[in-house]
Amino acid sequence: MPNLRVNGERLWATIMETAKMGATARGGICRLTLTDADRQVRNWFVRECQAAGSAVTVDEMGNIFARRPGKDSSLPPIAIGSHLDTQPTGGKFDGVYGVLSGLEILRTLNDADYTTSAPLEVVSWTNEEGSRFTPPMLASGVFAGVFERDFAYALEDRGGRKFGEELGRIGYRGRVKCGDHKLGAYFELHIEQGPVLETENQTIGVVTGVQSQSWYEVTVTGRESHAGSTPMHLRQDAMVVCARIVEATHQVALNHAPLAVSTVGLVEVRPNSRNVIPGSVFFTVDLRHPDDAVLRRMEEEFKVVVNGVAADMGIKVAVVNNWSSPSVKFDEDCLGAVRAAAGDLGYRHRDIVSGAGHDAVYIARVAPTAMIFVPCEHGISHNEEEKAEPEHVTAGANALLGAVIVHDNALRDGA
Ligand code: HGY
Ligand code: MN
Ligand code: MN
Repeated sequence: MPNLRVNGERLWATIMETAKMGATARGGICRLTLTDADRQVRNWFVRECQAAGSAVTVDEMGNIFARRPGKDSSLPPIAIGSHLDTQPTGGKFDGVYGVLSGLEILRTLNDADYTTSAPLEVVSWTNEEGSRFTPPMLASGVFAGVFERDFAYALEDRGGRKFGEELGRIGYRGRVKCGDHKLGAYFELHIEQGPVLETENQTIGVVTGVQSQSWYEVTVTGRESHAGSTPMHLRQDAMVVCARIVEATHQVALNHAPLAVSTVGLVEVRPNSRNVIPGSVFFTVDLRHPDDAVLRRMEEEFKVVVNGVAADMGIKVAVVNNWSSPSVKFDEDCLGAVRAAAGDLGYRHRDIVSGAGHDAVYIARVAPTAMIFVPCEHGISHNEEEKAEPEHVTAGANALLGAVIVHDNALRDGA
């Protein structure tokens, strides 16, 4: 295997450079999809990829592909990438690390004047997070044929703005049909966003798959009335119903410990006034488990909880399962390439299942796919304090480059 290594300092500098785009006062990033900050980082990324000699195309979902020719243009490209959008209080590494490692690989191969057999494509997928527009992994989902483009275009954020209009507003509603070209393989590098690798002092996580998840939207309809003059027995307090469902949903995960998780992350109270009994509460529920059958049991228990509380309180509760994603197993050959690369590089590594969702979940439906993790400090992510060590950041990019070369050599040798 050629002795190719990324320039870790250059990679780190690009991560810190992009961290200024949508920077928050507390050292994090707020770069919600299709906002001006997202446009800013996209423009930067396109310029840098073009400066690295790549041909850049943008598809109708705003996915960005930076293509580096290979010796054999008849081969489908090996794709490497992730996402540039963040959570409202996101960190410097979630998503962007995988995209910038792709850019660093383009630069490293240019420096080494090394040409792969297959073309390479560095990809940035639109709206992985699903924070502003739900469902998540939206544009990789359209690419994989999971969602229709027009379904995505019609999605509205909580302020009523439409995805398709916002995509056009930032200038990234490309003409190329989404999903129109085949990928030979897809590798995604990401921070773990959990505590396992750091706890075990591992450098690389060979991500064998992603757990199953289901999202719900709950609307409780009570009755607004005066906080002071309404006796307790006459109240239809939507907030109390919400609170009891939140507590019971937390218990559903504890019932399936240690692997089950449940989260209520978004709550909207109306009218949201100190001295008005809430008439309506909208909130979201995120349930996950590595085993699809256990997740289904958790979902059944959750629905029993909701119906029970609604009946007890005599208050209407509407529940919508707005998105589900079954567990995913990644491709054994791609995983073998990751293990071979990590082994050649002498990095401690172990197999791991991802607790977080990633674009690789949907791309795995249309191309052989694997992921690579590196540790992050205390496993903290979706948090402005998200941190990764420079040597892990470099190691992950080297492992990604190594896996691409192993896979490319196998293509060349007709394996
Ligand atoms: O929610 C997730 O798992 C991912 O970070 N979008
Ligand atoms: Mn991510
Ligand atoms: Mn994320």
